Amino acid sequence: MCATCGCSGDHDHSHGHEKGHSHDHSSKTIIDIERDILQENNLLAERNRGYLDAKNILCLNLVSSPGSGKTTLLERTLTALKDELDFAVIEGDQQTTNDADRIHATGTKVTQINTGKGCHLDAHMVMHALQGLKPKENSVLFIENVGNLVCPAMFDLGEKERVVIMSVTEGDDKPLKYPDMFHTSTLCIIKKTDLLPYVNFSMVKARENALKANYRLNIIELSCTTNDGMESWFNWLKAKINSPEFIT
Ligand SMILES: Nc1nc2c(ncn2[C@@H]2O[C@H](COP(=O)(O)OP(=O)(O)OP(=O)(O)O)[C@@H](O)[C@H]2O)c(=O)[nH]1
Ligand SMILES: [Mg+2]
Repeated sequence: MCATCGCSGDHDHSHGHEKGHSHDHSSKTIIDIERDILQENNLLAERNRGYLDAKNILCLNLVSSPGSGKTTLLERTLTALKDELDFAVIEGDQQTTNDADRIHATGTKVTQINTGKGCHLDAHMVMHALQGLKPKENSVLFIENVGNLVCPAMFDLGEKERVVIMSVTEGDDKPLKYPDMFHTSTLCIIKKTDLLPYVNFSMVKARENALKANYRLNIIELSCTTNDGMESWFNWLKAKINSPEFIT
């Protein structure tokens, strides 16, 4: 995990798991540092947002646990809509250019950020990526965050909206266990629905749990294997583009 968001192994996370612990001086210091980092991040995120707004770019931050299907969803979306919309992608992973290579194969402009030991993207990384990528005016920019349902929730990147993806193989309780990610998102995509017959997952419970974390959350169920539900996602995306804020 990473040193910047406070989840590094350097810090003692055992507090809170033991009965009768007291918040000592070291715990307080950790909270102060975290606040400083987030303040700096938030300033840079606003700068990114200003740049993106000025160019009328719809920026969506895709967040999920590892392997829930973010890159697959992007591959399908970029391929299906490339004649209708201009896209660019920022890929975030700890290591490898695997995902950027997959996006590049669709013919889309893409840049990869490797975070090393870091477990999330931050606004500073995205600012540098934007300088190199130079997304077109009136386009859609997808940022695929590092697979992690915890730390990316804290880091505003300057996106317009956050899209949280969960797959049916992860369990229907994820919104209850990681509420911040669902609370800060506007759309929840429940993915890999083709696997529903094989896993112990209640769609009713998953929806209830997601709405407990955020009662305004839009929810779309889909499968990239059967394409069921893909049209709903495309329609959601096109509605964003056609909203008065993004008339091109
Ligand atoms: N059955 C099924 N498998 C899927 C679906 N979408 C993605 N997968 C598979 O899930 C695995 C992970 O997909 P990725 O798109 O790489 O997931 P990711 O979220 O980008 O992964 P990270 O970037 O490593 O966090 C791959 O084997 C995909 O083929 C789906 O809708 N149904
Ligand atoms: Mg990926």
